[in-house]
Amino acid sequence: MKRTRTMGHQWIRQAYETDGYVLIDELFSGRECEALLTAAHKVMELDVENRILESDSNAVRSLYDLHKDNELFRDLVADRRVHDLACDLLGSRVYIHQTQLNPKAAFVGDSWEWHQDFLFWQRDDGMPAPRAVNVVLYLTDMTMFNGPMFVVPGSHREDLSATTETIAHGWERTLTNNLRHAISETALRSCIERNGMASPLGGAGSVLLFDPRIVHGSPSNISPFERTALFIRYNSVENALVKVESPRPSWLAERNPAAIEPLSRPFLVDGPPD
Ligand code: 6CS
Ligand code: FE
Repeated sequence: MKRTRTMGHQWIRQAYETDGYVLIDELFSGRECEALLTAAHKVMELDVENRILESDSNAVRSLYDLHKDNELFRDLVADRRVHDLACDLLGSRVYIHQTQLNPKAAFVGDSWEWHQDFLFWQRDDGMPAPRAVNVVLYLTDMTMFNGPMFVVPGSHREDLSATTETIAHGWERTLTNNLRHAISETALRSCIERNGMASPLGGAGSVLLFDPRIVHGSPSNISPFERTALFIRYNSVENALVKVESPRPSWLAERNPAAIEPLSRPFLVDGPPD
């Protein structure tokens, strides 16, 4: 069954609350994804501190903060198709906690271990509550072959903090594999045995919404096709970060909770989507 936004926010909210994630097909057009992908490939060439390379190749693993320096991405995060969904799910106006482009390059895009995002934002950034939402725009197809995301349905109801050990210093170990906050294998096995696993596959233009407590990860990409996804992490303006001892840089965790002004038009100015 194609899940499209014409089915309305009510359906989306129900699925999100029950499973902790929901995939919406074809929310953005092929032309919009191509424009974003072209812009992303250009920005990825810049050697800047918010660009992280894979540990064993020169391929780009992540690029953060695209919405701050690039007009197209700045407009995208204010496009009502995603902005209004975030406000709806969080029950307030929103600001951007973080944007993260994950290209997961062809042949060499590396894995992401199982984790819960909120534990990073709580422990490293001082986020008071999980009143945030991950909005993931697939800029290319996400298939079973190119390192798709895996999620554990319903795991947003599980508090794994007691079995998640912080095993290293320094926020750098939040951006590559062998993550600094690691869930114990025993807790993971039990959580997955009880809830199962799912992989929200979709075509370019699909949008995955997931709760910051959802246990998720992804295998490496050995296919000849990139798997580029843009993670827009909206936070409620009523859930602003509190002071922490050594805050992460603003390109990883925004500390000014100024609400986004939504656009009155689609983000791509040369005409409406297909
Ligand atoms: O440290 C972070 O903020 C990011 N790290 C991981 C492993 N997942 C998403 C999160 O935003
Ligand atoms: Fe994550």
